Amino acid sequence: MADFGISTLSASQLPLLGTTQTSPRKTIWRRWNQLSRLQKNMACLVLVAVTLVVIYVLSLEHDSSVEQSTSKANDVRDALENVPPALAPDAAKPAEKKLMRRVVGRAYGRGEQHAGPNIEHLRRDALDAAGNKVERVDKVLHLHRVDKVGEEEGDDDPSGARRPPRDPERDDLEPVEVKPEALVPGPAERAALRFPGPSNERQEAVVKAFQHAWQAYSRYAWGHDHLKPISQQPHDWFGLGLTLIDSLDTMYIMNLMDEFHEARDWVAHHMNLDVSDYVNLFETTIRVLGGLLSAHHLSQDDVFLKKAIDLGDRLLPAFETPSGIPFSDVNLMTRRARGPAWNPDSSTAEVATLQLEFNQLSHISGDSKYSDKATAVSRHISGLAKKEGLVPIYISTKDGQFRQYSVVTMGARGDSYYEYLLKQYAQLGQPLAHLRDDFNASVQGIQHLLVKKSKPNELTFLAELMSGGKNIKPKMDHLACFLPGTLALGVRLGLPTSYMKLAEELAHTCYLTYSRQPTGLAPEITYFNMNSDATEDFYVKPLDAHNLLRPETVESLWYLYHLTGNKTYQDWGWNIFQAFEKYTKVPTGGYTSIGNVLDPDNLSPRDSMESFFLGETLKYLYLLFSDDQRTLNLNDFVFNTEAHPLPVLRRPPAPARAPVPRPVVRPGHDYI
Ligand code: DMJ
Repeated sequence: MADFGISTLSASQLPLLGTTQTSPRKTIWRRWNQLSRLQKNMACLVLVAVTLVVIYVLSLEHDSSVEQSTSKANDVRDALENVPPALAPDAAKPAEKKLMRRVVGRAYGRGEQHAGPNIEHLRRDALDAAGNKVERVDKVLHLHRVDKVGEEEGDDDPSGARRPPRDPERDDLEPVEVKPEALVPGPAERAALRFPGPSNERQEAVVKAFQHAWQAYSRYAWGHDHLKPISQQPHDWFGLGLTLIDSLDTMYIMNLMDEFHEARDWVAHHMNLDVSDYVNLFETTIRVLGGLLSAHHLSQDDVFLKKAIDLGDRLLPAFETPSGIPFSDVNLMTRRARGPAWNPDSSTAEVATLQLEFNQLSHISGDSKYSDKATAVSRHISGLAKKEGLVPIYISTKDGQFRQYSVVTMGARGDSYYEYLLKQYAQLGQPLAHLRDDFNASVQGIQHLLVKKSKPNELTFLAELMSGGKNIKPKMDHLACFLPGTLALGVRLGLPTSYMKLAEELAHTCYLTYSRQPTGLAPEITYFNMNSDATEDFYVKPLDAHNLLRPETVESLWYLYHLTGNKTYQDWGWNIFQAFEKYTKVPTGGYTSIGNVLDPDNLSPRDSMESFFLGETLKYLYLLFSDDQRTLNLNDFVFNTEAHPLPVLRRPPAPARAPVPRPVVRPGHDYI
């Protein structure tokens, strides 16, 4: 039997309690010397073993406490780390390892099962880095890969989401907690998505419109930012190929694969990020970074990811300010940043509309530095004092404070601040619930301070607050028409169903700003009458009468149709599309902004086709007319403000209350 030393000590070797002549230390030493060599060795062994166990236990406790405090401080980083990493390029591999440790298992939603092996390998010709023709094999994941089991057809809402049992009493904010790990598809399923192409006449008409625009761009402005369709000349703003990048995912979704691959090869071989001029951080992020990330997510082609990482690195210096609120402009070549000469402050919407893209870049590259910078901004703004959740449109890069005198608006420079509050929650779920709450607070403020009724017909519109909130201006930018769609998304994510009524009323007003003009096209800005003797609800000032082919109204129509199934929204979209066809189509190719929506005989064409017409307006119209609203659904995708679909990385908990009731179209409404 093993001799463990202590147990074999004789009585004479025990400590002499009560003696004062010998110190305890000496006694222990003497006793130690009396031990045999074997006993000494065994005692040392036990001591070492105990020490090792204690060190191990302490280190475990330390790890978990560090993790807990870090998770509080870095909610987004943690949220990102807890989603399965994507197939990353070689450069991202080391960081990916770190993420892999924390991967949670892929879980399908309740009632879902995998539809089976539906990854196809497609071969096609492409160019390699040296310009030689090579064969590429694309892994293609066919759509509807997840089937419902044990459920009746027709029990779903159009987004493909399960409908919880109806409880008409519940209209509160807090959704029921469900396991947050109901997440994005795991790595095994990361293959390219494939879309079926147009399925009806309206969709076909939109694809034709896209081709009409794209062919003219390809011929006269290939690789430039914009096409001037009338003079058939290119126009550059940043020199980044804005129209080409903005169009990538639209072509992919429309199944225009030849055009997509041609554009992809331009990105691979000709896209140049060494632009020596200053570019706008926000515009470059939403159009170029967002476009590249979305194209990568849909196609799984790493060409887009490599460019996105390069671009992200060049944009980061914009955040090097005393407050962390980024400068508006950054030089991609010198990697220096600055504010515009005319204003040292940044726009609130611009600095708060970077987070979806930077989060996705961190997720896909495995490097948290992008989301760290961007989410520090939204966290900082979340902590600032606001007027009922509403914010001024300028913020200082020096001290990070709002410019209190500036305007409060759902339009220019305010708009997408509100949009991204909700969409960051849509992208990353529960860890960002405070941003959903900020959005909810802002809707309360909107309802109290900005929502007004026009005379004589009581149309609901969004006014602006001037001089830090003292005066009301009954002016609504077309840009503000994003709000109905975002409100509907909010209801989808658990906000009060009463917001749906506001969303419907605002969407109706936005539609009327089109349908009541002689051209059927909305102006850039509309003023509303609030006096009781008014005979018209709204009017347009000559300088505001232009139409830039903007997407916000058709964007909201898509959200509303997608979430309610009410075909009226499709019909409104069709009317708008026909007006674009009639008054903005250039017969020789492309579509043009016009200077005057008030007179069909005096349109004042501006000879300019914005990239967002291809990236957003035509994409939302195409989705609006789709017979299958599951194709791009809000369970799996979050659209950035430039309509680039990015993956939902962590699904927010399912709302506890009833789904949105389908709106009733009341007879007598002015719907045409
Ligand atoms: C787009 O670039 C984006 O939608 C942005 O949020 C607002 N302006 C244009 C479209 O109008």
